[in-house]
Amino acid sequence: MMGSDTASATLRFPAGFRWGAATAAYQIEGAARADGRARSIWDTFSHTPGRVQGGDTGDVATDHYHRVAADITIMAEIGLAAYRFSVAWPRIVPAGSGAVNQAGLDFYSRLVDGLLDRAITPLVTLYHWDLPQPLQDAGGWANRDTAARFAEYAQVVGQTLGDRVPTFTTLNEPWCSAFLGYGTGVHAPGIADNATALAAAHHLNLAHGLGTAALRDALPATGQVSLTLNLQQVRAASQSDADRDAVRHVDAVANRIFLEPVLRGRYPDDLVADLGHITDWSFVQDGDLAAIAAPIDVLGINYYFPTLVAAATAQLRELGATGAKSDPHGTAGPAPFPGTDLAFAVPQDGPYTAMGWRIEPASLTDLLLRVHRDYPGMPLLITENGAAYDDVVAADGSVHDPDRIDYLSGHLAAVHAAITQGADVRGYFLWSLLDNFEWAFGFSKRFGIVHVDFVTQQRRLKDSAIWYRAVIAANGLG
Ligand code: IFM
Repeated sequence: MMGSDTASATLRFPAGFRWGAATAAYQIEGAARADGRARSIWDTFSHTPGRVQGGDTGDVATDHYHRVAADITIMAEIGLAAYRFSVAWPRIVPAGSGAVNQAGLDFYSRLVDGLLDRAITPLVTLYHWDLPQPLQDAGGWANRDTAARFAEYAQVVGQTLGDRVPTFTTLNEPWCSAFLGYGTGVHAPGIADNATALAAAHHLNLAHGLGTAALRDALPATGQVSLTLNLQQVRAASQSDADRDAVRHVDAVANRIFLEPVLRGRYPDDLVADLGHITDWSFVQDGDLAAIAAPIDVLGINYYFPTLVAAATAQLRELGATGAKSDPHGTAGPAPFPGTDLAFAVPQDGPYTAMGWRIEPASLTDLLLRVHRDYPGMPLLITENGAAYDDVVAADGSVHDPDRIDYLSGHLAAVHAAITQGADVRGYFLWSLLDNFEWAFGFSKRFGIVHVDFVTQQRRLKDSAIWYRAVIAANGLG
Protein backbone atom coordinates (compact mmCIF):
# COMPACT_ATOMS: atom_id res chain seq x y z
CA MET A 1 0.00 0.00 0.00
CA MET A 2 1.69 3.23 -1.08
CA GLY A 3 0.43 6.77 -0.71
CA SER A 4 -0.45 7.18 -4.36
CA ASP A 5 -2.88 4.21 -4.24
CA THR A 6 -4.68 5.56 -1.23
CA ALA A 7 -4.54 9.29 -1.80
CA SER A 8 -7.94 9.37 -3.45
CA ALA A 9 -9.71 7.01 -1.02
CA THR A 10 -12.18 8.41 1.50
CA LEU A 11 -11.29 7.09 4.95
CA ARG A 12 -12.95 8.20 8.17
CA PHE A 13 -11.42 7.49 11.58
CA PRO A 14 -13.42 6.46 14.66
CA ALA A 15 -15.24 9.22 16.51
CA GLY A 16 -12.95 10.76 19.12
CA PHE A 17 -9.77 9.81 17.26
CA ARG A 18 -7.12 12.22 18.56
CA TRP A 19 -5.26 14.30 15.96
CA GLY A 20 -2.04 15.85 17.11
CA ALA A 21 1.53 16.80 16.38
CA ALA A 22 4.68 16.15 18.39
CA THR A 23 7.93 17.88 19.33
CA ALA A 24 10.71 17.40 21.90
CA ALA A 25 12.33 19.90 24.25
CA TYR A 26 15.95 19.88 23.08
CA GLN A 27 14.91 19.90 19.44
CA ILE A 28 12.85 23.11 19.62
CA GLU A 29 13.21 25.07 22.85
CA GLY A 30 16.63 26.70 22.64
CA ALA A 31 17.12 29.01 25.66
CA ALA A 32 19.72 26.53 26.80
CA ARG A 33 20.85 28.55 29.81
CA ALA A 34 17.67 30.52 30.52
CA ASP A 35 15.91 30.63 33.87
CA GLY A 36 18.07 28.08 35.62
CA ARG A 37 18.27 25.36 32.96
CA ALA A 38 21.54 23.45 33.29
CA ARG A 39 23.39 21.27 30.78
CA SER A 40 22.10 17.96 29.50
CA ILE A 41 24.04 15.23 27.73
CA TRP A 42 22.87 16.71 24.41
CA ASP A 43 24.41 20.10 25.25
CA THR A 44 27.69 18.37 25.95
CA PHE A 45 27.47 16.12 22.91
CA SER A 46 26.46 18.81 20.43
CA HIS A 47 29.26 21.06 21.67
CA THR A 48 31.80 18.29 21.10
CA PRO A 49 33.43 18.80 17.69
CA GLY A 50 32.54 16.11 15.15
CA ARG A 51 29.46 14.77 16.91
CA VAL A 52 26.71 16.74 15.13
CA GLN A 53 26.59 17.62 11.46
CA GLY A 54 27.65 21.21 10.79
CA GLY A 55 28.56 21.69 14.46
CA ASP A 56 24.89 22.52 15.09
CA THR A 57 23.61 22.69 18.67
CA GLY A 58 20.25 23.14 20.38
CA ASP A 59 21.38 26.38 22.06
CA VAL A 60 18.77 28.35 20.11
CA ALA A 61 17.00 25.66 18.02
CA THR A 62 13.61 27.11 17.02
CA ASP A 63 13.61 29.43 20.04
CA HIS A 64 10.28 27.92 21.07
CA TYR A 65 10.97 28.80 24.71
CA HIS A 66 10.58 32.48 23.83
CA ARG A 67 7.98 32.03 21.07
CA VAL A 68 5.66 29.63 22.82
CA ALA A 69 2.56 31.85 22.55
CA ALA A 70 2.98 32.31 18.80
CA ASP A 71 3.62 28.59 18.36
CA ILE A 72 0.40 27.74 20.18
CA THR A 73 -1.41 30.10 17.82
CA ILE A 74 0.05 28.13 14.89
CA MET A 75 -1.17 24.86 16.43
CA ALA A 76 -4.66 26.33 16.73
CA GLU A 77 -4.50 27.54 13.13
CA ILE A 78 -3.74 23.99 11.99
CA GLY A 79 -6.63 22.75 14.10
CA LEU A 80 -4.61 20.41 16.33
CA ALA A 81 -6.74 18.69 18.96
CA ALA A 82 -3.67 17.49 20.86
CA TYR A 83 0.00 18.40 21.24
CA ARG A 84 2.74 16.09 22.44
CA PHE A 85 5.79 17.82 23.91
CA SER A 86 8.56 16.82 26.26
CA VAL A 87 9.70 18.40 29.49
CA ALA A 88 13.42 19.14 29.78
CA TRP A 89 14.63 17.41 32.93
CA PRO A 90 17.55 19.89 33.25
CA ARG A 91 15.04 22.77 33.48
CA ILE A 92 13.19 21.08 36.36
CA VAL A 93 15.96 19.40 38.36
CA PRO A 94 19.10 21.06 36.98
CA ALA A 95 21.53 18.92 38.98
CA GLY A 96 19.63 15.73 38.11
CA SER A 97 18.66 15.26 41.75
CA GLY A 98 17.82 17.56 44.62
CA ALA A 99 16.71 21.16 44.15
CA VAL A 100 13.72 21.82 41.93
CA ASN A 101 13.79 24.88 39.64
CA GLN A 102 10.44 26.64 39.90
CA ALA A 103 11.08 28.75 36.78
CA GLY A 104 11.32 25.56 34.72
CA LEU A 105 8.02 24.27 36.07
CA ASP A 106 6.42 27.66 35.42
CA PHE A 107 7.36 27.50 31.74
CA TYR A 108 5.56 24.19 31.23
CA SER A 109 2.62 25.34 33.34
CA ARG A 110 2.21 28.35 31.04
CA LEU A 111 2.50 26.09 27.99
CA VAL A 112 -0.20 23.74 29.32
CA ASP A 113 -2.51 26.64 30.17
CA GLY A 114 -1.96 28.15 26.73
CA LEU A 115 -2.84 24.85 25.08
CA LEU A 116 -5.96 24.38 27.18
CA ASP A 117 -7.08 27.94 26.36
CA ARG A 118 -7.09 26.82 22.70
CA ALA A 119 -8.78 23.49 23.48
CA ILE A 120 -5.59 21.59 22.61
CA THR A 121 -5.05 18.57 24.88
CA PRO A 122 -1.46 18.25 26.14
CA LEU A 123 0.40 14.92 26.13
CA VAL A 124 3.54 15.24 28.23
CA THR A 125 6.66 13.14 27.69
CA LEU A 126 9.00 13.24 30.67
CA TYR A 127 12.19 12.04 28.98
CA HIS A 128 13.09 12.68 25.37
CA TRP A 129 16.85 12.10 25.70
CA ASP A 130 18.07 15.22 27.56
CA LEU A 131 19.59 13.60 30.66
CA PRO A 132 21.05 16.15 33.12
CA GLN A 133 24.82 16.09 32.65
CA PRO A 134 25.59 15.51 36.37
CA LEU A 135 23.73 12.19 36.13
CA GLN A 136 25.83 11.20 33.13
CA ASP A 137 28.93 12.12 35.12
CA ALA A 138 27.74 9.48 37.60
CA GLY A 139 27.32 6.86 34.83
CA GLY A 140 24.10 7.93 33.12
CA TRP A 141 21.76 5.12 32.12
CA ALA A 142 24.52 2.58 32.80
CA ASN A 143 24.02 3.43 36.49
CA ARG A 144 20.82 2.03 38.04
CA ASP A 145 20.55 5.04 40.41
CA THR A 146 19.49 7.11 37.39
CA ALA A 147 16.19 5.21 37.40
CA ALA A 148 15.47 6.36 40.96
CA ARG A 149 16.41 9.95 40.06
CA PHE A 150 13.98 9.75 37.14
CA ALA A 151 11.16 8.67 39.45
CA GLU A 152 11.80 11.69 41.71
CA TYR A 153 11.66 14.00 38.71
CA ALA A 154 8.49 12.29 37.41
CA GLN A 155 6.82 12.87 40.76
CA VAL A 156 7.62 16.61 40.67
CA VAL A 157 6.25 17.08 37.15
CA GLY A 158 3.21 14.90 37.88
CA GLN A 159 2.39 16.94 40.98
CA THR A 160 2.68 20.22 39.09
CA LEU A 161 0.95 19.44 35.79
CA GLY A 162 -1.22 16.44 36.71
CA ASP A 163 -4.27 18.60 37.44
CA ARG A 164 -4.35 19.73 33.78
CA VAL A 165 -2.57 17.04 31.75
CA PRO A 166 -4.57 13.84 31.20
CA THR A 167 -1.73 11.64 29.89
CA PHE A 168 1.96 11.38 30.75
CA THR A 169 4.54 9.36 28.85
CA THR A 170 7.53 8.27 30.88
CA LEU A 171 10.14 7.71 28.15
CA ASN A 172 10.39 8.40 24.45
CA GLU A 173 12.10 5.62 22.45
CA PRO A 174 14.29 4.04 25.14
CA TRP A 175 15.77 1.96 22.29
CA CYS A 176 17.45 5.09 20.96
CA SER A 177 18.62 6.18 24.41
CA ALA A 178 20.17 2.78 25.10
CA PHE A 179 21.40 1.55 21.74
CA LEU A 180 22.24 4.79 19.90
CA GLY A 181 23.48 6.50 23.07
CA TYR A 182 25.52 3.65 24.57
CA GLY A 183 25.72 1.02 21.79
CA THR A 184 26.65 2.81 18.57
CA GLY A 185 27.52 6.15 20.13
CA VAL A 186 25.86 8.24 17.39
CA HIS A 187 23.69 9.86 20.04
CA ALA A 188 24.62 11.39 23.39
CA PRO A 189 26.48 10.43 25.49
CA GLY A 190 28.39 8.84 22.60
CA ILE A 191 29.43 5.54 24.18
CA ALA A 192 29.91 2.53 21.88
CA ASP A 193 29.71 -0.68 23.88
CA ASN A 194 26.96 -3.28 23.52
CA ALA A 195 27.22 -4.58 27.10
CA THR A 196 26.76 -1.04 28.43
CA ALA A 197 23.83 -0.50 26.04
CA LEU A 198 22.06 -3.60 27.41
CA ALA A 199 22.52 -2.39 30.99
CA ALA A 200 21.21 1.02 29.91
CA ALA A 201 18.14 -0.62 28.33
CA HIS A 202 17.36 -2.36 31.61
CA HIS A 203 17.84 0.79 33.67
CA LEU A 204 15.55 2.68 31.27
CA ASN A 205 12.93 -0.05 31.74
CA LEU A 206 13.38 0.31 35.49
CA ALA A 207 13.06 4.11 35.21
CA HIS A 208 9.82 3.61 33.33
CA GLY A 209 8.48 1.30 36.06
CA LEU A 210 9.57 3.49 38.98
CA GLY A 211 8.40 6.59 37.11
CA THR A 212 5.00 5.00 36.51
CA ALA A 213 4.62 4.31 40.25
CA ALA A 214 5.66 7.89 41.07
CA LEU A 215 3.16 9.27 38.58
CA ARG A 216 0.36 7.10 39.98
CA ASP A 217 1.16 8.60 43.34
CA ALA A 218 1.15 12.17 42.03
CA LEU A 219 -1.71 12.10 39.52
CA PRO A 220 -5.45 12.20 40.08
CA ALA A 221 -7.20 8.83 39.67
CA THR A 222 -8.07 9.71 36.08
CA GLY A 223 -4.43 10.34 35.11
CA GLN A 224 -3.12 8.09 32.35
CA VAL A 225 0.44 6.78 32.07
CA SER A 226 2.11 5.56 28.90
CA LEU A 227 5.43 4.64 27.35
CA THR A 228 6.50 5.36 23.77
CA LEU A 229 8.52 2.74 21.88
CA ASN A 230 9.97 3.01 18.38
CA LEU A 231 9.08 -0.56 17.48
CA GLN A 232 10.68 -2.05 14.40
CA GLN A 233 8.84 -4.11 11.80
CA VAL A 234 11.58 -6.58 10.89
CA ARG A 235 11.87 -8.69 7.72
CA ALA A 236 14.45 -11.22 6.53
CA ALA A 237 16.84 -10.42 3.69
CA SER A 238 16.28 -13.96 2.37
CA GLN A 239 14.16 -16.97 3.19
CA SER A 240 17.17 -18.87 4.58
CA ASP A 241 16.72 -20.33 8.08
CA ALA A 242 19.61 -18.20 9.29
CA ASP A 243 18.09 -14.93 8.06
CA ARG A 244 14.70 -15.85 9.44
CA ASP A 245 16.29 -16.52 12.78
CA ALA A 246 17.98 -13.12 12.53
CA VAL A 247 14.46 -11.62 12.38
CA ARG A 248 13.55 -13.39 15.62
CA HIS A 249 16.76 -12.15 17.22
CA VAL A 250 16.42 -8.53 16.09
CA ASP A 251 12.80 -8.53 17.20
CA ALA A 252 14.08 -9.59 20.63
CA VAL A 253 16.86 -7.00 20.91
CA ALA A 254 14.86 -4.12 19.40
CA ASN A 255 11.25 -4.76 20.42
CA ARG A 256 10.69 -7.50 22.97
CA ILE A 257 13.48 -6.20 25.23
CA PHE A 258 11.01 -3.40 26.10
CA LEU A 259 7.59 -4.88 25.34
CA GLU A 260 7.99 -8.06 27.38
CA PRO A 261 9.24 -6.66 30.69
CA VAL A 262 6.82 -3.72 30.56
CA LEU A 263 3.72 -5.63 29.47
CA ARG A 264 4.49 -9.14 30.77
CA GLY A 265 7.06 -8.69 33.53
CA ARG A 266 9.84 -10.81 32.00
CA TYR A 267 12.77 -10.66 29.63
CA PRO A 268 12.41 -13.08 26.70
CA ASP A 269 14.38 -16.32 27.21
CA ASP A 270 15.75 -16.18 23.66
CA LEU A 271 17.09 -12.64 24.19
CA VAL A 272 18.83 -13.58 27.43
CA ALA A 273 20.35 -16.71 25.85
CA ASP A 274 21.35 -15.06 22.55
CA LEU A 275 23.31 -12.28 24.23
CA GLY A 276 24.87 -14.32 27.02
CA HIS A 277 28.28 -13.79 25.39
CA ILE A 278 27.86 -10.00 25.70
CA THR A 279 26.35 -9.66 29.17
CA ASP A 280 25.53 -11.88 32.15
CA TRP A 281 22.38 -9.79 32.80
CA SER A 282 23.44 -9.38 36.45
CA PHE A 283 22.08 -5.83 36.34
CA VAL A 284 18.57 -7.33 36.59
CA GLN A 285 17.94 -7.43 40.34
CA ASP A 286 15.21 -9.04 42.43
CA GLY A 287 12.02 -7.03 42.22
CA ASP A 288 13.01 -5.10 39.09
CA LEU A 289 10.66 -6.94 36.77
CA ALA A 290 7.67 -6.45 39.05
CA ALA A 291 8.44 -2.73 39.19
CA ILE A 292 8.88 -2.50 35.42
CA ALA A 293 5.55 -4.22 34.78
CA ALA A 294 3.50 -1.57 36.60
CA PRO A 295 0.33 -1.36 34.48
CA ILE A 296 0.12 1.37 31.86
CA ASP A 297 -2.98 2.80 30.22
CA VAL A 298 -1.80 3.26 26.66
CA LEU A 299 1.23 2.31 24.56
CA GLY A 300 2.76 4.90 22.23
CA ILE A 301 4.29 3.65 19.00
CA ASN A 302 6.66 5.66 16.80
CA TYR A 303 7.09 4.36 13.27
CA TYR A 304 9.08 5.68 10.30
CA PHE A 305 10.56 2.79 8.24
CA PRO A 306 10.77 -1.01 8.04
CA THR A 307 13.91 -2.98 8.93
CA LEU A 308 15.59 -5.65 6.78
CA VAL A 309 18.06 -8.00 8.45
CA ALA A 310 20.44 -10.85 7.70
CA ALA A 311 22.27 -13.28 9.96
CA ALA A 312 25.87 -12.42 10.77
CA THR A 313 27.83 -14.57 8.31
CA ALA A 314 31.62 -14.72 8.44
CA GLN A 315 31.69 -12.32 5.50
CA LEU A 316 29.42 -9.81 7.20
CA ARG A 317 31.35 -10.13 10.46
CA GLU A 318 34.51 -9.29 8.55
CA LEU A 319 32.77 -6.14 7.33
CA GLY A 320 31.72 -5.31 10.88
CA ALA A 321 35.26 -5.83 12.09
CA THR A 322 36.58 -3.54 9.38
CA GLY A 323 34.52 -0.63 10.55
CA ALA A 324 30.99 -0.84 9.05
CA LYS A 325 29.25 1.38 11.58
CA SER A 326 26.43 -0.18 13.53
CA ASP A 327 23.19 1.16 12.02
CA PRO A 328 19.53 0.03 12.03
CA HIS A 329 19.10 1.00 8.36
CA GLY A 330 22.18 -0.40 6.71
CA THR A 331 21.93 2.69 4.50
CA ALA A 332 25.58 2.67 3.53
CA GLY A 333 25.82 -1.12 3.22
CA PRO A 334 25.28 -4.00 5.66
CA ALA A 335 25.95 -2.86 9.21
CA PRO A 336 25.80 -4.65 12.56
CA PHE A 337 22.37 -4.17 14.10
CA PRO A 338 22.76 -2.00 17.22
CA GLY A 339 23.23 -3.97 20.43
CA THR A 340 24.24 -7.27 18.87
CA ASP A 341 26.89 -8.96 16.77
CA LEU A 342 24.52 -11.71 15.60
CA ALA A 343 22.56 -9.84 12.94
CA PHE A 344 23.11 -7.18 10.34
CA ALA A 345 20.80 -4.50 8.96
CA VAL A 346 21.00 -4.56 5.18
CA PRO A 347 20.17 -1.86 2.62
CA GLN A 348 16.64 -1.69 1.25
CA ASP A 349 15.28 -0.49 -2.08
CA GLY A 350 13.56 2.89 -2.27
CA PRO A 351 11.51 4.97 -2.27
CA TYR A 352 13.33 6.85 0.46
CA THR A 353 12.80 10.02 2.47
CA ALA A 354 15.63 12.55 2.78
CA MET A 355 16.91 10.48 5.72
CA GLY A 356 17.53 7.56 3.35
CA TRP A 357 14.75 5.66 5.14
CA ARG A 358 12.63 3.31 3.04
CA ILE A 359 8.97 4.36 2.74
CA GLU A 360 6.65 1.43 3.40
CA PRO A 361 3.26 2.24 4.97
CA ALA A 362 2.06 -1.39 4.89
CA SER A 363 4.67 -2.23 7.53
CA LEU A 364 2.89 0.13 9.91
CA THR A 365 -0.35 -1.82 9.48
CA ASP A 366 1.53 -5.06 10.13
CA LEU A 367 3.27 -3.63 13.17
CA LEU A 368 0.04 -2.36 14.75
CA LEU A 369 -1.71 -5.67 14.13
CA ARG A 370 1.22 -7.58 15.61
CA VAL A 371 1.16 -5.49 18.82
CA HIS A 372 -2.62 -5.81 18.97
CA ARG A 373 -2.35 -9.60 18.59
CA ASP A 374 0.51 -10.09 21.06
CA TYR A 375 -0.70 -7.65 23.72
CA PRO A 376 -4.49 -7.72 23.37
CA GLY A 377 -6.49 -5.03 25.11
CA MET A 378 -3.70 -2.46 25.12
CA PRO A 379 -4.89 0.86 23.63
CA LEU A 380 -2.36 2.26 21.15
CA LEU A 381 -1.38 5.74 20.06
CA ILE A 382 0.83 6.66 17.14
CA THR A 383 3.01 9.12 19.01
CA GLU A 384 5.29 9.86 16.03
CA ASN A 385 5.20 9.38 12.28
CA GLY A 386 6.49 11.70 9.61
CA ALA A 387 9.19 12.35 7.06
CA ALA A 388 12.13 14.62 6.31
CA TYR A 389 12.38 16.21 2.88
CA ASP A 390 14.58 18.95 1.44
CA ASP A 391 11.92 21.64 1.54
CA VAL A 392 12.46 25.02 -0.09
CA VAL A 393 10.60 28.28 0.34
CA ALA A 394 9.13 29.43 -2.99
CA ALA A 395 9.35 33.04 -4.14
CA ASP A 396 5.83 33.71 -2.85
CA GLY A 397 6.72 32.33 0.59
CA SER A 398 4.86 29.04 0.20
CA VAL A 399 6.49 25.66 0.84
CA HIS A 400 5.32 22.88 -1.44
CA ASP A 401 5.98 19.44 0.08
CA PRO A 402 3.93 16.93 -1.93
CA ASP A 403 6.25 14.06 -0.99
CA ARG A 404 5.54 14.60 2.69
CA ILE A 405 1.79 14.72 2.05
CA ASP A 406 2.09 11.47 0.11
CA TYR A 407 4.10 9.87 2.94
CA LEU A 408 1.61 11.02 5.57
CA SER A 409 -1.52 10.03 3.66
CA GLY A 410 -0.06 6.59 2.95
CA HIS A 411 0.74 6.06 6.60
CA LEU A 412 -2.63 7.36 7.79
CA ALA A 413 -4.29 4.91 5.42
CA ALA A 414 -2.09 2.21 6.96
CA VAL A 415 -3.26 3.17 10.46
CA HIS A 416 -6.84 3.12 9.23
CA ALA A 417 -6.33 -0.36 7.78
CA ALA A 418 -5.05 -1.58 11.15
CA ILE A 419 -8.05 -0.09 12.95
CA THR A 420 -10.39 -1.73 10.45
CA GLN A 421 -8.74 -5.05 11.27
CA GLY A 422 -9.18 -4.62 15.00
CA ALA A 423 -6.21 -2.65 16.37
CA ASP A 424 -7.31 -0.19 19.07
CA VAL A 425 -5.49 2.91 17.83
CA ARG A 426 -6.74 6.01 19.62
CA GLY A 427 -4.83 8.81 17.90
CA TYR A 428 -2.05 10.02 15.63
CA PHE A 429 0.70 12.54 16.45
CA LEU A 430 2.51 13.75 13.40
CA TRP A 431 6.28 14.27 13.68
CA SER A 432 6.83 17.10 13.67
CA LEU A 433 5.07 20.37 14.21
CA LEU A 434 8.17 22.46 13.45
CA ASP A 435 11.39 21.92 11.55
CA ASN A 436 13.89 21.36 14.33
CA PHE A 437 17.25 20.06 15.57
CA GLU A 438 17.40 16.52 14.19
CA TRP A 439 19.98 15.17 16.66
CA ALA A 440 23.22 14.05 14.96
CA PHE A 441 21.96 15.56 11.67
CA GLY A 442 21.62 19.01 13.23
CA PHE A 443 19.40 21.36 11.22
CA SER A 444 20.10 19.58 7.92
CA LYS A 445 16.89 17.50 8.02
CA ARG A 446 13.45 19.08 8.03
CA PHE A 447 10.61 17.01 9.52
CA GLY A 448 8.19 19.90 10.20
CA ILE A 449 4.83 20.66 8.66
CA VAL A 450 5.75 24.21 9.64
CA HIS A 451 8.89 25.54 8.00
CA VAL A 452 11.34 27.37 10.24
CA ASP A 453 13.97 29.77 8.92
CA PHE A 454 16.74 29.01 11.39
CA VAL A 455 18.26 32.47 10.94
CA THR A 456 15.19 34.69 11.29
CA GLN A 457 13.02 32.12 13.15
CA GLN A 458 10.17 32.94 10.75
CA ARG A 459 7.51 30.20 10.67
CA ARG A 460 5.59 29.32 7.48
CA LEU A 461 2.90 26.69 7.09
CA LYS A 462 4.00 24.14 4.50
CA ASP A 463 1.38 22.68 2.17
CA SER A 464 1.38 19.62 4.45
CA ALA A 465 0.14 21.74 7.38
CA ILE A 466 -2.75 23.01 5.28
CA TRP A 467 -3.43 19.45 4.12
CA TYR A 468 -3.31 18.20 7.74
CA ARG A 469 -5.82 20.88 8.78
CA ALA A 470 -8.26 19.43 6.24
CA VAL A 471 -7.57 15.87 7.46
CA ILE A 472 -8.31 16.89 11.04
CA ALA A 473 -11.46 18.77 10.05
CA ALA A 474 -12.73 15.76 8.08
CA ASN A 475 -11.56 13.22 10.69
CA GLY A 476 -9.86 11.38 7.87
CA LEU A 477 -8.67 11.30 4.31
CA GLY A 478 -10.49 12.25 1.12
O1 IFM B 1 13.49 13.58 15.60
C1 IFM B 1 13.29 12.27 16.05
C2 IFM B 1 12.57 12.25 17.38
O2 IFM B 1 13.24 13.00 18.33
C3 IFM B 1 12.47 10.84 17.88
N1 IFM B 1 11.90 9.97 16.89
C4 IFM B 1 12.42 10.04 15.54
C5 IFM B 1 12.47 11.47 15.06
C6 IFM B 1 13.04 11.53 13.63
O3 IFM B 1 14.32 11.00 13.60
